[in-house]
Amino acid sequence: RPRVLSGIQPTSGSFHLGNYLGAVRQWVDLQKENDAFYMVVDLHAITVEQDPATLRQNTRISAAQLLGAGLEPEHCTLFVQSHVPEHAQLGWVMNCLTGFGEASRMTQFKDKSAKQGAAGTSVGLFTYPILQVADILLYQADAVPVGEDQRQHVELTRDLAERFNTRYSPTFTVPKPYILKETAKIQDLQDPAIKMSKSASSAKGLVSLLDEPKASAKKFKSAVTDTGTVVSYDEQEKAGVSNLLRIHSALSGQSIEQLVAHFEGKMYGALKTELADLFSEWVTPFQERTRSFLDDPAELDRVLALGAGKAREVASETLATVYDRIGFLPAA
Ligand code: AQP
Repeated sequence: RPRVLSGIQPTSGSFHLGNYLGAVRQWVDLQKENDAFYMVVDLHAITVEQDPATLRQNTRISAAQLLGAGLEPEHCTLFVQSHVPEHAQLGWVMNCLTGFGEASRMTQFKDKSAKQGAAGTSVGLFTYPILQVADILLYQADAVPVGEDQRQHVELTRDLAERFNTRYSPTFTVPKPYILKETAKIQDLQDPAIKMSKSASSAKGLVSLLDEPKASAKKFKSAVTDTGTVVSYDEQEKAGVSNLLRIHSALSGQSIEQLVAHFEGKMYGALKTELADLFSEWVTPFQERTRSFLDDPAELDRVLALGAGKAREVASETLATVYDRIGFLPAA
């Protein structure tokens, strides 16, 4: 079975709709047909300052949301990144294989460091794509289901896998990004020119999955569109409406063409109201399931411990091969 791997940061208490539609939904869809490894990437979270108690709590909340979204521990390996020390170990090796200029070209670093300012930018933030390379290569993943913003990091992973394979000997599977065009980039509801994001979106532009469904419905209803009146798909001229159509399509399963026909003769308000209802219908049971996992932290921790055990079996084997290939003396 092909192997897939992906991760999500526990940097806030709630995932947002972009995280879900861009990534997590695909994780759920892929878990049965693939050998799937999914993790909460807490090592990545500390590239910006985190409060310890909040980080611990958000890690559990993230795992609970993944289960609430439909991951099933009998079908996939769900774990916390810091429970598998091989990530940091292979991360170092990959750091030493990466050019400084190559790392400097990562656009997400440029964006995030600009936001953080020089004083708030850690070296970890700079090297985080390289840790991500290690995350993926440790599991010999064939495919990495992510949103569009992660494409460059998967490309870097491919480059480094090929470099290692050429310099030493074939060791790593060269992974492909798995990015669904329709949901690869969910936009901010207030500023359709930017992606929905925890750090960049305004409160009204960001749909957080654990918010009160009524509050999210309100955000859909006040989404920024344009001065036109016809519901049609045009990413350039009607970015706001097109974003709402893509979200509707993802949640309802109807194609964009079907939706445009359905909304013919109706105003933007009709699209917004229908979308608000559709979202509430999906998010209410999601929240209930998430809450039930959070209500039983012992069971949640058991699932994560089981996942970490399975992950380590694969990760330790890859790391041992890598250490051998690069010439490290085996520990006696
Ligand atoms: N707007 C989005 N549309 C589609 N996919 C998205 N992803 C994130 N935003 C969108 C995908 O979600 C997965 C997990 O992302 P992450 O753990 O990197 O989350 P993040 O970067 O913390 O999310 P944000 O909101 O983008 O955070 P900030 O603002 O801190 O940068 C990934 O697969 C990602 O592609």
